[in-house]
Amino acid sequence: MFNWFRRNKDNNQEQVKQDVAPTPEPQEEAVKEEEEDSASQEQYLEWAKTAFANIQKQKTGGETQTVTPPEDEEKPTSKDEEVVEEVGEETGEQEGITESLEKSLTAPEIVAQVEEKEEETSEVGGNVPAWMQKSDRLETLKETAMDTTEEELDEDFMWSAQVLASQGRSAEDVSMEEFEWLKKLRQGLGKTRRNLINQLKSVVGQGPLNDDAVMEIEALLLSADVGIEATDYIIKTLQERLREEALPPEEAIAYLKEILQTLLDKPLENIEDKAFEPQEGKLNIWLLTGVNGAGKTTTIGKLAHLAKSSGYSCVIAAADTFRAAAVEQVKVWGERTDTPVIANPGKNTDPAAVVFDGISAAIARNADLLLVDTAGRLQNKKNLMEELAKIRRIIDKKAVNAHVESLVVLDATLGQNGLRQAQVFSEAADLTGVVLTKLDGTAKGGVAIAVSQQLNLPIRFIGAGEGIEDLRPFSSFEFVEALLSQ
Ligand SMILES: Nc1nc2c(ncn2[C@@H]2O[C@H](COP(=O)(O)OP(=O)(O)OP(=O)(O)O)[C@@H](O)[C@H]2O)c(=O)[nH]1
Ligand SMILES: [Mg+2]
Repeated sequence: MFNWFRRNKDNNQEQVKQDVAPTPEPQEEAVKEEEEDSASQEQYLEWAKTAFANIQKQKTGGETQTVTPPEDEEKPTSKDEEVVEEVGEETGEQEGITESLEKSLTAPEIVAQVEEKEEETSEVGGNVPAWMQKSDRLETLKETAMDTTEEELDEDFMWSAQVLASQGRSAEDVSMEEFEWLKKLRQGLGKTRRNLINQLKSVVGQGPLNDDAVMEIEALLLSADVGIEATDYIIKTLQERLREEALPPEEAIAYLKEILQTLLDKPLENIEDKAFEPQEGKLNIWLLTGVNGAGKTTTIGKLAHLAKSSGYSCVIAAADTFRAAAVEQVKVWGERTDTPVIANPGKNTDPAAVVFDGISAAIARNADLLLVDTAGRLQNKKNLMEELAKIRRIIDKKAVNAHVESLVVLDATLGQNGLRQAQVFSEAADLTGVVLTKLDGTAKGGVAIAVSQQLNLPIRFIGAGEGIEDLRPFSSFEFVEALLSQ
């Protein structure tokens, strides 16, 4: 089982910095760099081929992921006080997803050859980075991977391979799902990237930054919804470095990536749990808030799928009682993900009561995670505040030992307006993080940077599509690569 919450924790992560060389040297150094560049491109190609062969093997059952799910521990029990309705216990429909993934990556011949050559090894030459370190299985895979025709490794696959390899991942333990997701993320951010990258390159590669260049970069960042404050910071930091010296475009973009990643990681500075995962040995309650249409309910469904397929048991509380259709929508997700949904059959019932029942059910089932859906549409701000505050009080009272996360769901296409709405929720719900949805199809993916800068909250998940697999834990490195790599 592949645990999405732990992938960057369990895997030996030493990010290979391919960023700016500190002192760019003239002529003969440039030739040397070019040679090194093409050598490293070859290594990436080899890594990608190896990963490809490994994925074929995983798919046909030759190998499985070794990432272990967390162990359950005992939890206290408590009595239910209200009638609850449960759905979605036994159904599940993941065949469609698996099938579509399989279509893109089937090559049984390669697998057969991998198995035959199990014992053979060969030398990895010269200056091998950490992610290319030798291991018997890796060597075997590499040899057989030579059979991979390079057309099979399309642009998205190669980009994903580079992103994973750069994070110190070994070609033998990456999963097909990661490739699928990275492809989706890259395509989702395609519009923003295409608007940014060519123009940025032509500006930052033109020599030291003059006033015109600064204005142009400013306009580009603002149009991607990076926000005024973050844009000012980026420009200032770029200027400090580029005022005097001219960096080649590639290096200047690499430096810009560093700046953006720093901004995205800043809200994590004072947070102990950098990686976001259900904590072991206790009930985790994730409260999802946000304006109507932001994607709360869809996110609940996707999170249930993500958590379950990563080895955690889940319960959903349908606490958006404002509309009858809302409960039905949650139930559909419950069925799709085979997750119990706790709802109150009455009309206009108290959402806090549903949360109360949800906690009881989660405790009784010894569940790892309770996901709480809330209303985004109430008569006025005061009602919303009161309702969320009441839910919060119930949680704090009834689930004293639970680990609570309060996540605001933001629609990336709304840009700065979404941020203003988030401010309202931060007053009412004691927010601890953000879920950024709808990054697909927007040219405003830069809003992620504004979110980090203006709300000072870590982005925990991002959504890049309406499908069940289209939401994953956020990685600032992968996000910035998807935003600024061609
Ligand atoms: N393209 C895209 N659509 C999304 C994404 N996340 C959610 N949506 C769509 O956004 C619409 C609204 O999503 P919901 O989950 O119903 O939003 P909500 O916040 O629960 O809305 P209310 O219940 O009205 O408060 C649905 O059509 C979803 O399919 C995403 O990441 N990408
Ligand atoms: Mg909803």
